[in-house]
Amino acid sequence: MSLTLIIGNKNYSSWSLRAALAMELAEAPYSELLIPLDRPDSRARILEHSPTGKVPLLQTEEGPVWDSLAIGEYLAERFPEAYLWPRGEYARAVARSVCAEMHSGFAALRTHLPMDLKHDQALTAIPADAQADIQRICELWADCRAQFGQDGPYLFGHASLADAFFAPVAARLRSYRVELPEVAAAYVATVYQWPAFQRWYQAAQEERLG
Ligand SMILES: N[C@@H](CCC(=O)N[C@@H](CS)C(=O)NCC(=O)O)C(=O)O
Repeated sequence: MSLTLIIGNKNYSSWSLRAALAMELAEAPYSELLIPLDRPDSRARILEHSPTGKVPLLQTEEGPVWDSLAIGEYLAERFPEAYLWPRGEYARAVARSVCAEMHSGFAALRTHLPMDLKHDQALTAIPADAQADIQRICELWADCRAQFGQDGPYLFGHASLADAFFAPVAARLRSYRVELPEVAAAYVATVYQWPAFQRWYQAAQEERLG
């Protein structure tokens, strides 16, 4: 087996974090290639591997898989025994829905509260559109936890791709010290206790890429 995950800075690259958490869920042996972002040669270096010029990208024996969502789906198919999607047809449909919602949405949150795992300070004010995103995310988390969270503390009980997709959001909410309702605050704490997330977070703290 030969899988290489190409990622950006651990401190900043939220899409890379999602793919790395998916790899951890799959328990797939892999090597990692980190290309520092925002450097003069970053784009050229990424383009050596990725047709989009973006990370993450998973290099497989057969060729590249680009985009975090496609990587998650590929791993779910290749490692079915790891249950990257939750058990149950409807639970899977909802998990896919929330991942897709994250993947294509929450632009204001992403703009105004960029992932920065070394950051630990509240914003002076949260713009209204970002606040609306946060409200929707808290509702979504509460719905998942209430409907599917009986078997554990993650969105669908056990850790799944839904948690891989929302872990960087949890990190933003903690980094910017956003006040949260009880269920959302508990979920953020769950993400911070997830060993796979902790490993990435620790590496991000030690990263010295500027
Ligand atoms: N839709 C893509 C988004 C990937 C993306 O935007 N990656 C950022 C880093 S987090 C990137 O490669 N930025 C480099 C650039 O745009 O030059 C995914 O889900 O993988």
